[in-house]
Amino acid sequence: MKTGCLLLSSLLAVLPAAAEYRPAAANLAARQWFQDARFGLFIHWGVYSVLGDGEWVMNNRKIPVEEYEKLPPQFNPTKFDAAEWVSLVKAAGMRYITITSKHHDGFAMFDSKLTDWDIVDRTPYKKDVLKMLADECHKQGIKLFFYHSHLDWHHPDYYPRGRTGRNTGRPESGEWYRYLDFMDGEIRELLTNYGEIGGIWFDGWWDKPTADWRLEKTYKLIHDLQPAALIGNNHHRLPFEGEDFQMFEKDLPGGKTAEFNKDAQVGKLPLETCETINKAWGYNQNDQQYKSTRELVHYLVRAAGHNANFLLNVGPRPDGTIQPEFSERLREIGGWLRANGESIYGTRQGPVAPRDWGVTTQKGKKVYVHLLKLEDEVLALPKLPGKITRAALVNGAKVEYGETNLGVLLKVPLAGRDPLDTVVTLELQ
Ligand code: H79
Repeated sequence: MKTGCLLLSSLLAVLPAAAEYRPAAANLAARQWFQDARFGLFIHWGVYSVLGDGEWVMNNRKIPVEEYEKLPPQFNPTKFDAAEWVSLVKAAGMRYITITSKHHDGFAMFDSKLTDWDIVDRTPYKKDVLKMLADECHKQGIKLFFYHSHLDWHHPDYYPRGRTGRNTGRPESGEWYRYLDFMDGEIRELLTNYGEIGGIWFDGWWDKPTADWRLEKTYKLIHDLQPAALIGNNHHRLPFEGEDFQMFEKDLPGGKTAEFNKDAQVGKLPLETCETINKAWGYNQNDQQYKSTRELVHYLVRAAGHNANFLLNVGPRPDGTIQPEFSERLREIGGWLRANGESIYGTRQGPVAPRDWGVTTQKGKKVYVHLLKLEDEVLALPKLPGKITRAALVNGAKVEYGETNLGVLLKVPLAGRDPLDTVVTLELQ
């Protein structure tokens, strides 16, 4: 008996548990692509944009379902132009888009056959904007990800309710597993009807952290339908089994400035950090607190120095346009990237950990030193993993350097600095 137990336990030790997730080769390749891409556009767009008060307006103003249902008839984005959006993304130097297929209000921004709570059935516009965007992305070589909310303030079967959406006037009953079946059905539609999809970006798990979300089933569905589609889930925990990347909301990886990131550890999967241009995700007509182009470039560069992608958000207006305060900044970032992109795209975190003065990135034998906040002319670095053969700015100007047993000194005169970010390229032997 004892030997039998031992035999069984040693067998179990070598056999993978049934639930163990082994990413397909195409998935691993997609993770590399994702990390190389480094910069994407987050789009929060839904019927809430009509009220111009962010995507949480239903919850914040305690709007009952019956009232909220008056929004779709007012949503008519006649100025929406997928080609214009994707061209802006390219001008910004971004490589992918992550757009809300459904936010917490449950409204599908695509033609779902599983509900009429969607853009085609409820709005005068009647068109599937995700389909138009997907076609344009495929045409222009931009990958498309869908943000999909687990949390749903509209669906009657999202029951028992979680921490939010408690004032919607829904009956106090519902079938949880019927809700999960519905959600899986929408995910199936998204991964079947829109061509190749970059991945799914889940959010809202935190509304019911102790619920049975049946994630293994949903994740398997996604990976079976499109093995290369990357799954991320904004649960603010270390990644769960079956996930392919880890995201940080409004914080660099490991940063804990946002309350919900206080327990967020950095795992081993590809990383992404997302941030807004003003304060809001969904369109907010009163929010004028725009970050400067410089601040946004710094965020992108610091993210790369933390080995993370930067997913920068816009909340388009209800007429389908992206406000100039956003598009101008995106084009300016794109201008910086056209000159300095080599130090961002395809790089990984560099040999020197992120510092107050800046960060390092690297690609092959090149180390890129990003001077973001260096007031002195001379910077001291620890020893690098190889001898320097060349040190220069992106415009080709040589940079004076010295190497000793102690480390490296770089001299970068203030006169030649880029006000956004001065990049010194070090070629190592
Ligand atoms: O889609 C954007 C936001 O609408 C969504 N995530 C980004 C990408 C988001 N949802 N919530 N938050 C951002 C932050 C709010 C957290 C809180 Fe709570 C919800 C504070 C109180 C309720 C979750 C539950 C954290 C604490 C309790």
